[in-house]
Amino acid sequence: MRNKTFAIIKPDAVKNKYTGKIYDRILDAGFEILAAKKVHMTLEQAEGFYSVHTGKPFFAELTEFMSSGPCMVLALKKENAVDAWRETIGATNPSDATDGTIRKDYATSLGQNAVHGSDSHENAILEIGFFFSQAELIQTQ
Ligand code: IDP
Ligand code: MG
Repeated sequence: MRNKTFAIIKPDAVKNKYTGKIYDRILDAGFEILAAKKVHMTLEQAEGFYSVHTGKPFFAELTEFMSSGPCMVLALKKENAVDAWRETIGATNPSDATDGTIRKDYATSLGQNAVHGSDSHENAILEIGFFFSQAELIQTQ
């Protein structure tokens, strides 16, 4: 079943006290939270998580930002979860994000855009596994 995705409430949103508002968006959009925790990534962890972007011009900015403060990491469940979550968060650049999306309402900038969402089912499984053990994932039917 392709019903899981991985989300991060990024350091800008946690710092701006949007965690509760973004949890409301998650639940209102019909996602179930399978696991959630607060983490403060090291630079090395951020570089590992975003290794697909190694060598891109924004890599240093991105990994420094993602390790600059605590964030919330979440495993989410919903039918067609990857696409549903990306629709809920909106475009990468908040100035392109449509009304009612999380990035439109809570992002600070292109780099500091409030939330992460997996881009495929395969990456969602890898990203969930990057942060959570099987025992931490509360399975529902
Ligand atoms: P996504 O988060 O919407 O999947 P990606 O292209 O995978 O977007 O980029 C990962 C993250 O890297 C973005 O969410 C954003 O925080 C950051 N980022 C992407 N492009 C730029 C850029 O041109 N400048 C600065 N940061 C960027
Ligand atoms: Mg991406």
